[in-house]
Amino acid sequence: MSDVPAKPVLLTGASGALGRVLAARLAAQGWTLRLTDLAPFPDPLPPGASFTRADLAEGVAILRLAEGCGAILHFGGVSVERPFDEVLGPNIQGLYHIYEAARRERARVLFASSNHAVGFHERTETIDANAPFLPDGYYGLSKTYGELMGRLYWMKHGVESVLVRIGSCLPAPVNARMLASYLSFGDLTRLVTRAVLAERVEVSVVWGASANRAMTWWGADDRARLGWEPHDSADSFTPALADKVSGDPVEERYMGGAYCAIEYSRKTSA
Ligand code: NAI
Ligand code: 15L
Repeated sequence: MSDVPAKPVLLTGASGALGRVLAARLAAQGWTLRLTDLAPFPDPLPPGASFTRADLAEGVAILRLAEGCGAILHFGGVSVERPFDEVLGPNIQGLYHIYEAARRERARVLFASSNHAVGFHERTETIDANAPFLPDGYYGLSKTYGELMGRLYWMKHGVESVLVRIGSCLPAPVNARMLASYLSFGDLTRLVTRAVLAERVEVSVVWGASANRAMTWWGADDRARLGWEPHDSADSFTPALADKVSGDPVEERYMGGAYCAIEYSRKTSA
């Protein structure tokens, strides 16, 4: 089987941190990419890629961009905790435009969900992909909505989705929490590749974390359907980062870390 998808692939959020990484690495694999973002693309355009500036709020523009695409890698939108009104447009309405485009094109969607969809699970737990959503803010709540949108479009329209609950994807882990939640760029790229190329995914939920020894929080998921396993690990950073904790009891108790502590107003002993 070829490692290059038969049809072009649309990548939203292309000008963001992960979009730029994926644009470069997937183009290097020979993929034909349509890149889009609200912000200009800051890098030289990779071979085989085009870039169109667009707002996820513009449904018609998104439909046009997706024309002829076999997959949509949806990485655009608000990517951190923000007030409800700021999250609403890009992450709820924008997501609807993505799924409507996928329905029209019969395209598969990879939705960049987040660990913050389940952020209020305690770090002493091991949860599988079917554990209840426990969002830790309006951002995490928008990710639970996105995952349910994926299920709706599968049940009603047969649109396949890979819902990746990304942990912390950055060049290297920077604190003790990320010794568990870290996802390397290489593991992300291989996961995205398998999500697009796998024969059949239906609605698959995958924890986006590397093979970190400290990753005891996230258990069974649908990775076998994709044929993906992480190769990398945060373990070599343990000596430098094991003591790098915040001292905030809420932040350290829950999987979502600092996001759980934002505007937390419950008594901490509860
Ligand atoms: P980022 O904030 O660097 O990139 C998001 C991109 O979306 C930005 O370039 C921004 O201009 C674009 N965008 C925002 N609103 C838009 C709109 N209305 N229309 C079009 N484009 C819009 O975020 P990052 O780190 O690259 O994350 C990408 C995705 O992965 C996000 O959905 C994020 O929630 C998810 N994710 C990332 C994690 C990480 O560790 N980096 C962890 C968990 C989830
Ligand atoms: C996320 O969902 C964010 O997009 C990213 O910026 C990190 O904060 C990450 O989660 C995390 O939990 O470390």
